[in-house]
Amino acid sequence: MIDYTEKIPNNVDLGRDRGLQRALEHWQPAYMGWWYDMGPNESHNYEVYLRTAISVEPDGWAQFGYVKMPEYRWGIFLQPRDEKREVNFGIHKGQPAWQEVPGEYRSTLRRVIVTQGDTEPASVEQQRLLGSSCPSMYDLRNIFQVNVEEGRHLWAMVYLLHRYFGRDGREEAEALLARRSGDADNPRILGAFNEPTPDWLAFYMFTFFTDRDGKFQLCALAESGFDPLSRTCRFMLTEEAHHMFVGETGVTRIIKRTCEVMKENKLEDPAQVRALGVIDLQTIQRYLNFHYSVTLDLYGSDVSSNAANYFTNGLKGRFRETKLDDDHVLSEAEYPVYEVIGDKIVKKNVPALTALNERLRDDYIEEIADGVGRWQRVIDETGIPFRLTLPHKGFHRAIGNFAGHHISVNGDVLTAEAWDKRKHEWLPSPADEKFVQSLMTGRVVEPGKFANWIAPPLRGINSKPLDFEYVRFN
Ligand code: BYC
Repeated sequence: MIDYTEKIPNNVDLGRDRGLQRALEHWQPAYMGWWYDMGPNESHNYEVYLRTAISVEPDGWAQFGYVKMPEYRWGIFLQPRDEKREVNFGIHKGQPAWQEVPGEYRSTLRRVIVTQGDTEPASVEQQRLLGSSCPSMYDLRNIFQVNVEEGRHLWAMVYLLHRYFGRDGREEAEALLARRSGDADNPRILGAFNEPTPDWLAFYMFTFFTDRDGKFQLCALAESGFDPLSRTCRFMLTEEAHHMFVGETGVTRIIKRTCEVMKENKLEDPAQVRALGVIDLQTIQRYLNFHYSVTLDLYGSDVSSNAANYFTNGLKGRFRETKLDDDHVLSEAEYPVYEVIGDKIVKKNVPALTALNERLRDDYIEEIADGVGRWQRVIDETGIPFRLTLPHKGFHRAIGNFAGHHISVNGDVLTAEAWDKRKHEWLPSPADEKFVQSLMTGRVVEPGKFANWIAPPLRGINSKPLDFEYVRFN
């Protein structure tokens, strides 16, 4: 029997909602079973210096202390309700925001919530083996923090399914624990969440690129007319920020270390750089190309009637919807998308309503470009003449107008043969992956020590020193 107020910190009055308690009582052991099977391997007895959200107040959502991860208090938090909130876009614009699911949108809303929920356990599964090759205790603690918070995000979506979708919701909540990342028979829903995350460079790239898709999708869902979804996503966004920080600083530290070694040894040739046990900038660029392109696919088709319906019906808005200065209905507006015609990429204007996936993708690209610019500055400061670039939007795409075409990083339309010949100039080759894997032998866990291929961070977690014991192995 679960003690709800103690074990599941929440601000949804769980203690008084018998129906919800029964549903969670049933689901919780299955979740724990999933965590033991698919959560970080060999970690169950570790005590990890984690932050736990215990309320949505500024001082309550970041309580730090040692926790055994299976005992983490996965809570349910929604941003407090604004009684005056309205539906802010689409055909219901101006109506009071919905506190219950409108009958006609039930299955659509459920699908969006399930798609969002499915990504959370997927990422934990993808990262499950990385603890055994961590570059430091600080990094080990960070990946565990990301993992428990993805677990909490799953709880957030399961709360919505249990509370608002009755038996269908309960069945979907169970299915969220049954799919497996990369499983041939029962895979996760979205492409990027079935890709392996085999090494720490991939992990940092994933948390920089793919967790940022999380941010943009959560921002769009935070605009939803279905108020409980909006409020749930608003709180999730506070946690997402840390995940992107882990990714951005992780890649920054790898770049920094590589550049230091290149400078010290006056070397630029990638093979010689590798021989010194750091990751050459060319390989970092190829990883970047891979993670960027698979994440762009997560926004869906460039022209999408699903996206138009989500918007028109008030279920999913645009990035910063209420800050945008237009009619919020998009009955007349147009938006540019790109198509491949023959061997050319051609711009075409389509009704803005149908191009909402593309628009969100463009908002995302803008923010990504800033982040890559910050990585570039780390290289520039050392004077090494190397430029990190974002590939063309159509490069290596499997969803939308570019799917089925072979687009180079510069946006040239290639034949299948030309693509095959050159693809490993742009994407990690088996040899690249093998090299990066060769650096991931064993874990570095002496407090304050860092693997050779990564620079230490600027500061520790919660003002603790870098040699703080972030994980106790027992
Ligand atoms: N892979 O009109 P279309 C995160 C499907 S990340 C496979 O193009 P739509 C996180 C699509 O489902 C954020 N299938 O797309 C990050 C549809 O299938 P059905 C996750 C794909 O519906 C790191 C068909 O293609 N949240 O939180 O407008 C760590 C045609 O659909 C893909 C969300 O995504 C793909 N890449 O938009 C942890 C928000 N793309 O229905 C967590 C919720 C499309 O014909 N999801 N398809 O069988 C959505 O809003 C929408 O489902 C999508 C797709 C934006 C994903």
